[in-house]
Amino acid sequence: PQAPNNVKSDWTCNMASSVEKFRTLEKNDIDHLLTENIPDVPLFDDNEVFDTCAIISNAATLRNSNLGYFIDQHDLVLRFNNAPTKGYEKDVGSKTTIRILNSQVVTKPQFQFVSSPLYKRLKLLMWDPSNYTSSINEWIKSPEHNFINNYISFRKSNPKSNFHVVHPQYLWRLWDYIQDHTTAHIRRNPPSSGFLGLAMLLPRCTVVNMFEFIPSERMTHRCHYYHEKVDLTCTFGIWHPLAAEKLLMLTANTMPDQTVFHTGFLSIPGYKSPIC
Ligand code: NCC
Repeated sequence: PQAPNNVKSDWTCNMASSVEKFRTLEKNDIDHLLTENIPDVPLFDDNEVFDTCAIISNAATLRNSNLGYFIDQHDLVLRFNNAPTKGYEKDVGSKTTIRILNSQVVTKPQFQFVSSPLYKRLKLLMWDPSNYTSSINEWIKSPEHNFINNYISFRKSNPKSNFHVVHPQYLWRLWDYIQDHTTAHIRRNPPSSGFLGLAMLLPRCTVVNMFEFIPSERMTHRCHYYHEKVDLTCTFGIWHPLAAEKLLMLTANTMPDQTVFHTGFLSIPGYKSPIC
């Protein structure tokens, strides 16, 4: 689908000026083995920009979508956590430029993070929640999930990997933005990987296309397209402020309602778009 070119989206263009610049941990943020192992190259070079970007949610409604070919046409494809492409190419495509991982995926043995081929030959970004008021020193002493050993093992066995960690205080600036633009009171838990992905990509893309963040007519009680588990909180939120995130995404969208609610497709102008 093509976005109508006369729509102005105040929300995204406004986010560019009112949220702190996307920030990953840097070597000089703290003296620690973790930051010593951060790659010398940034996650994205300053001049690394993309025309079309695709963000693929992990939602079960992607099953039978036949969107794989369209997704793979994008210049950049962002996926989350352990969501597979193998066996699901018809619906979700096979191209992956970058994965955002929460610290559970890096830490818990069931995900086999250090050895799994899923996390090789692509950019990686992980995040771990801190307390709202924690300093970096306080967070690193007791992260929510103890990802540090696996992060270092991965970096040592894949020295060319481009694998960064979100600055934990950036997550809270993003949360502040969501609360400031939401009438209802939201729980004080960081945004989901999906919203983080949107904030990371808006400055780099002309257009950001989002798949199944607003559920399509394929709506189901299942959680993920690659699993049978039934859990509606994956779609509407229980810990993350997911519903508020989705309303903001919808506000920034340029696609007609028919497209959004039938096909679960949102298109959001990035800051590289002429309308911003
Ligand atoms: O489910 P999850 O989320 O990995 O999904 C990635 C992003 O896709 C969007 N989503 C997902 C499912 C669904 N039915 N609708 C959706 O819109 C959301 O924007 C979501 O962010 C996460 O954000 O990292 C999260 O991770 C899972 C879980 O840790 C991983 O899948 C690994 O198993 C969290 N679930 C639990 O911890 C039980 C989830 O809360 C957030």
